[in-house]
This record gives sequence, structure tokens and C-alpha cells, in this order.
Amino acid sequence: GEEKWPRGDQKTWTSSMRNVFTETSDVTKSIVNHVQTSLARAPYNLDDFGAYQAAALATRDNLIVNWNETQIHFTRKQPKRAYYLSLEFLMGRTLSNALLNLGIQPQTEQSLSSLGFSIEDVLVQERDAALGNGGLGRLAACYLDSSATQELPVWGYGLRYKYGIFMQLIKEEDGSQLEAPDPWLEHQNPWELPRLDVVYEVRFYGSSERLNDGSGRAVWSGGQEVLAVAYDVMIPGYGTRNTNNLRLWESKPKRGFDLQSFNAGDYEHAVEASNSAAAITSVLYPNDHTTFGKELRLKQQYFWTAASLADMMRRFKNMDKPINEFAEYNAIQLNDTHPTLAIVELMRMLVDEEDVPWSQAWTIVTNTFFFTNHTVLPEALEKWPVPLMQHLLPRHLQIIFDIVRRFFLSVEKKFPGDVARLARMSLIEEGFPQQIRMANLAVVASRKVNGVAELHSELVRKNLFPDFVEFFGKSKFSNVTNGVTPRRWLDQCNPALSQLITDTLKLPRDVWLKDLYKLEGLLQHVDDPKLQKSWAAVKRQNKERLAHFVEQMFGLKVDASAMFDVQIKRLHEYKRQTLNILGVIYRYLLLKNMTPEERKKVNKKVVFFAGKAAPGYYVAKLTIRLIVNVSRVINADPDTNQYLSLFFLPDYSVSLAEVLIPAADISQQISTAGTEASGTSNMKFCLSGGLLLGTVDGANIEIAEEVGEDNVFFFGHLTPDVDKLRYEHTYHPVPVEQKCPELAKVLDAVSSNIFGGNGVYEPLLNTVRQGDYYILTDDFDSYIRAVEMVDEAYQDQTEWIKKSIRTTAKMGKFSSDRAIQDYAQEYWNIESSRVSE
Ligand code: GL2
Repeated sequence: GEEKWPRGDQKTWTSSMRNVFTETSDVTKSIVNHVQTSLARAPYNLDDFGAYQAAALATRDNLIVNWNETQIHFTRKQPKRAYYLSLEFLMGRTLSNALLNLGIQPQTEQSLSSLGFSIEDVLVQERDAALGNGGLGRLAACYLDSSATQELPVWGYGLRYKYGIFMQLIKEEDGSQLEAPDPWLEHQNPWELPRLDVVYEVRFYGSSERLNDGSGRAVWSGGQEVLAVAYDVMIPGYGTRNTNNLRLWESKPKRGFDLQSFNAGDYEHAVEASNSAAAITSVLYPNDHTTFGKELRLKQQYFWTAASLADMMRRFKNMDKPINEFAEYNAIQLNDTHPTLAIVELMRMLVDEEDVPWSQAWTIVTNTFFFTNHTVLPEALEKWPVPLMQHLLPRHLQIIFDIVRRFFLSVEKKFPGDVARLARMSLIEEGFPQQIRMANLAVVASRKVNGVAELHSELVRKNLFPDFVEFFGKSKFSNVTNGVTPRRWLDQCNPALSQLITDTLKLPRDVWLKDLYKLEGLLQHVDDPKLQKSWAAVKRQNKERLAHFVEQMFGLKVDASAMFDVQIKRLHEYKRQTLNILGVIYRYLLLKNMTPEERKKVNKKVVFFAGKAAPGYYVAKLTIRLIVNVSRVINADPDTNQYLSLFFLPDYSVSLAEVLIPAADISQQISTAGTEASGTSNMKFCLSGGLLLGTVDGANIEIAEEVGEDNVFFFGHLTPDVDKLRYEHTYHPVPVEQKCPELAKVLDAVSSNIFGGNGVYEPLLNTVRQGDYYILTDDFDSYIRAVEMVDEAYQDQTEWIKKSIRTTAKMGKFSSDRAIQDYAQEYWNIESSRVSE
């Protein structure tokens, strides 16, 4: 129906409102206007950074218009919504993505050019938003992009860390990693809207009194109260006006809370309280796949889930629906166990604040939540000590114990007297202290549980939660294979390839970028020499871009005609960067022993590494140090350096990945079988036509299924063998010299200090010599043979290029659009709705 215009004269309002501008002249006007007013700068002293700021503000104006329209659209429409709760959103840069999605890239390029700036120089001024550690955080960013593109009512909720993932420096003296803070908000962030009016109080500590009136309710009071303030980040869809929201919370002290202290003249104490409130969102924890049980981390998790749920509840209540319909209007996806407290918090809100009886509240909760597991590594499974929970969140601990009691009864009913089963399934792990198993809690309270690739989802069922599968039934546990957004990971980072694909498919770019299965059309042209030539030329161009970048950084020449071999990811023993570097040393020693004539026949190779190690992960940091020092020796060796060179690129980031990935001939995805849940950079490399050298693990398996095994290079033992091999390492150890002489020679070379170090690498080498948990000694020979196959295949450039085209052509499945479709249909039950033009 007609709505009454709220204030003033409607015509005056609407005639002054503007829509998204797309004309170059309007872009220019807006940029200049922002230079003049927002930045208060003059044309003659404007540098590239100022031009970036002005272009960002101009672009942001457009985003805000669409963002507003989208929020109004969905508020009116009242559809079911989905919320993606993630402690990490690894967004990278925004400007180029915003320009692409708004469809004003060419106009902005032209406008900047006529103002005297090159768009490339302007775009690189932007600092990455690096609020994540690795794949898990980047996945969340890809999923936001796909949700907006598919016009789905999805919001992300996270934390606005003042410091993102640390900056990695490599120490000149010894090649080791140093960590420096990442003050990414130092300059204004144009991509966020502070919502100082969207504020919630979040309580910590205090005490909880049960009412004992039969209702199960309790009153939680006292303790510390802090404020959560919303900052909204606009998430534009591609080829649509729909612009979703990522809401990030910042903590701040509650004013007046410490008035008592001020009055008492205890200024120091009052200020301390404020500091501790601000500390909650100060820093992203830099550990990937490990938990340390720090109180501040638990505070982050509760702060974030409490604010997010309060916000969802407010939005739901504005719709005037009965509380029992909460799950019909809200789906919440838990990105790993980090947001598991949201389950407990929703119980608390329903029971204590909304007066909903326990069993009804539990029905609502178990219909609302969905849980994604992202790793099977035991060190990543979150457990929180009961005493810490008691201290920090006394009411939540009561609720957890109430959940435990009821769950015990239902297990006992189904499996009477099976005490061992109860112990395995319990949400509480016995010990000193007792610990809360967050994964078990997430499983018990979620409607569905999923892994992130077929193999991983099977391991989730068979190894992580077999008892729960038996109890709840198989259908609760399923798979959604990860995906990546082709907008950022093909069109933006590899524009030349995107153009070639558009030309070859004879389809508009916005068609195949929204339906990536269309890439299969490339297969028809695989044998076309013209396409092969252009395809090779694009790769060469991308390699030259990277070579130039590295030359600037290291002052060394990089041969773009050599094969580019890339492994970029967090440093972790299970990812086996060690296997790669030992393989490089093996190759170097072979080259050293060759005559100059023999060397000429060798496939030239440039090996690239990049990745951060958690600051406290000693072995991972040693691996970086070894790679850096090996590179210094190899690159300086005139006998071999035309044939083999090696670079460790510091401070790996989304933006660095955007330069490296399009330039790779091959990427290494070489985790011990059964350890990498999915991997997502494997998909990105293949999308840019980089072949895959990898183990039979994670999404590598599904990539091979798509492109065919003859287009990938697989090696190594399979998942079912790994446990057996580990058992043998422990109970029937065989010295490396016997088991794998080639590897033993490599280890000895490192021990002999030809790469320096004076014995510092021994602890790293000993992880291989003793125990060898990640089975390097078992996989080394097979790895070296696979590398030889790669070298051989590369000799036939035509065949190689055909493999490359075939690989790209079969990446349709790995679009995050497909993954989000799966979640929307099979999990969240939400529908698309387009904001009108
Ligand atoms: C990870 C997995 O290790 C990785 O294989 C997967 O691709 C991503 C996204 O699902 O999740 N799990 C995890 O804890 N991190 C990952 O990258 N940090």
C-alpha cells in the first residue's frame, strides 16, 4: 500500500536524491568534489594515495545508495535471512572489486586518467583488510561476494579488529620471520559506515541466580558491561544493485560504568576498565589451526556472538512475528566452532529474556543453527576450561550443563548403559580442569553439520563424529565443497585471461562470470593453435608482471621463460613446505653435480614460496628461515642460477596472491593425505590455468575428478595408509638412510651447514628423522618422481598449454556461487530477491 511520506515535501526530497552514477563526467565530478571537500586538498599537491582516497569515496557514494536500497528492500519484504558468523573475513582490497561490481571500472579509469593518474598506481595504494589468517577467512569473503551476487538476504557478522594479521618481515641477518603490527585503520577506512547508534551492552563475569520457579530461568547480573558498536561494510554483488552488509563490532567502554571509581578518585582503575573494554576487539589472533585457551579470545567470541544475536533479535522483533517462528526467519551458519557460544546465548535470550520454556527454546535453537567444520587436526578443536567459563560467563555455563544433562538422558535412552559412548559424546571432557568441547556442542545444537570437501566430510563422519552420526542419523552430516569467487580470482586478478575467455566463448563476460560452468565451452577450442598461442601469451604476460615485481623487491633478474612453481599458504607442518624445500635442495644438488652440458637440458625453474608462520610456531618459523637461506645460496650460485632460482616473498596477503596466482605454471598442494580439509588456492590456480602438483587430499581430489587425472600430477600415499605409516614410525622405526637414501643426503646437506645456520635447523630436520608425523620419508621418492613428470610434461609446450586450457575449462564447480547455492537451498532455505533498477 501507499506509505505516508514521513517529513516535509516528498517532491523536494525525491527530486534531490540521486541514483548510482555511471557517466565518466559524473565520476570525475565526484572525485574532484571529494578531493576538494572530504580531503581538503588541492590538485597540485595530490599524490596517488590522495587520488585513491578520492576515488574510493566517490565509489563508496554509489555503494551506499545501493546498500540503502537493498536494506529497505529486504526490510519491506521480510524474507527469511541467513547470517554468516565468522571471526575472520579476509577481504583484501575493495576498490577494484567495487568498480567491477558497480560496472564503472572503465569510466573510473578514464576519469582518473584525465585527472593525471593511472588506475593501476591508484589501486595499489589501498591497504588490504586482512582480518583473517588464511583459507577459512578468505572463504568467508568469497561467500559474501557470492551471496550478494545471487541477491540473497545474507549478512556477515564479525569483529572490527584494530590490528589485522601481523605484518611479516624477514630479518636481513639470519632470514628469520619477524612480526610487526598491522594498523590497517591508521588512515580512514572508506569502506565502512560507523553506526554509532547501533549499540548493544554485553556483560561479562558477575553471577547468575536460578529462579527455581520451575521455568529454568535465571538472572545474570553484576560484572563488567561493555558496549558493542556496529560498523557496516558494504558488500556489492556483481551485475546487480543488491549490496549486502557485513557488520563488524567494535568494543568500547560503557560510559558511566566506572563513575564510582571516578568519584572515589580512583582514576587509574577507571581508565584500566576502559582499556580492557577496548582490548576485546584490538587484535586478530594469529594462530591458524591451534587454540591456546586465552581468556581474551573467549571474551572476543562472546562479545561478538552476543552483539550479533541481539541485533538479529531486534530485527526479528521489528517484524512482529511470534517468537516461535524465529527459525522460520533466521538461519545462522557457524564458521567453525569459534561462534558456538551463539547457541548458548540464544538459549539464554529465549529462556531468560523472552520467557520461552526450555524445550521450546531448544527446538528454536536446533532449527536455527548450521555448523561447518574446517579441519580435522586435533590441535584446532576448541575446548574451553570449565573454571574459565564459570568465571567469565556463569549463566552460560549453567545453560551448557543443562544442555549436557538433557542430551545425556537422550543418549542413555537410545544406548542404555553405554558409559564409554556417553564419555565420548559428552560436551564436557573430564580432567583437571574439565573442558567444554565446543565442536560437540555445535553438533548437538545444529540442524546440519558439514565438511568442506567430499573427503573431508567423510572424515568428519568417520573420524571426528562417528557417535553423533549413529545417534542423529547420517542425513544431518553432509558436504559442501568450498568455492572461490571468479570475480576476484579470475576477472580482477587476471584481466588478460578473462578477456581471452570472453573472446573465445563469444559470451558476454557477465554471463560466464555468473555461471562458471560456461567455461566448459573452452574445451571446443583446445586444439585451436590460435587460442593456444594467445593462452600462452597471457601466461607469459602474467609471469613478466610477477618477474618485474620480484626484481624490484630483490634486485635480482627473474627469467620469465622458466617454469614458475608456486606454493603459497600459511606455514604448517601438515602443508609440508618442508617437503617442497627439501625437494628444491635435492634439485640443486643434482644440478651442482652436472656438467655444464648436462645442465643445459634441465627444465629451468623458478620456485616461489610465501606464507606466514604463527608467531609461536617454532618449527614453521625454522622452515621459513631455511627457505630464505637456501634461496640466498642458490640464487648466488653462478653454476646453477640460470636453471634454478628460489624466492620467499615476505608478507603474503590477498593482494600478493592476486599477483602470484595468475603467473603460476604449477602450484604445489602437497599436504599429507587426509589433513587439508579442502584448500582453496588450489582452485584459484587452476582457474588461472596453473596445473596442480599435489597429494590425493581435500579438494585436489574433486579438481582431478573434474579435469581428469591426466591433467594433474598426483603423488604420495593415500589417506587410509597414513595412520598405518605413523604407527610404523613409532613402533618399527627405520632410519632415513635406509628408508629413503636420497632424502637422507638432502638432510645431511642441510646439517653440514652449506646453507649456514650452524646447526639451527636440526630441530626441523629431526621432525623428519624421528617420528615423521607428516610422512615425508614415505612420500619423498614419489614426490621427486612427480616433479620429474612435471618437468617432462613442460618440455612439450603445446601439450602443456592444452592441459592448462582444459584445467580452466573444468573449474565451473569451484565457483563460490555454486557453494552458496548449496547452502541457500539445502541448509538455509532462503530465496533470492532482486533490488529493482
Ligand atoms: C581451513 C582448512 O585448513 C582449509 O583446507 C580450508 O580450505 C579452509 C576453508 O574451508 O579452512 N581450516 C582452517 O582452520 N583454516 C583453513 O584454512 N584456517
